[in-house]
Amino acid sequence: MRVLTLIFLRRGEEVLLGYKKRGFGMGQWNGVGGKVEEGESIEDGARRETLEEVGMKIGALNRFGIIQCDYRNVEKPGVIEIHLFDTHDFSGDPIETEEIKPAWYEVSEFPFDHAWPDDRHWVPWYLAGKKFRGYFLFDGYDTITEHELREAADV
Ligand code: 6U4
Repeated sequence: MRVLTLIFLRRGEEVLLGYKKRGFGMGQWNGVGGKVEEGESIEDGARRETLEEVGMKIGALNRFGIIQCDYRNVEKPGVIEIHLFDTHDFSGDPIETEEIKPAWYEVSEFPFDHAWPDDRHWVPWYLAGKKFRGYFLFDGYDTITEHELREAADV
């Protein structure tokens, strides 16, 4: 199964989101992250993508969730597994790159209307400090037809 990462950089009550200018999820706000490459650990993939997408080096990462997104009725159907992390351990400011326009959002103003639809389900669990596993069945990229979310201490 294809493994991806998503990282929330946190600055107090703010979270760094990136407006995706191209590729998968184009036109939406999301944490930074991307595909884990062969021979790379998941955490190293998260660090590499953060550097590539917003030019920031991050230290300790905290994994808070693992979700599977099962995309049906799309050009390339299939399941991706996304490992969700946050970190307070970084310095400096994000830069805009070819792929991402970064911005700090108050967590209470998370732009759910312009983000992946599953975020509405799991971001509140993250903000409540829960660790979880989830499964989301998509019909196309915009509609969730089934989902399951459960607390999981082992993520
Ligand atoms: P390149 O390097 O251009 O092939 P690209 O296909 O543009 O990459 P990718 O795969 O690097 O994008 O990253 C996709 C990002 O979107 C990852 O951080 C995971 C995230 N993502 C994908 N589906 C998501 C979903 N349903 N909910 C969510 N994040 C999702 O919150």
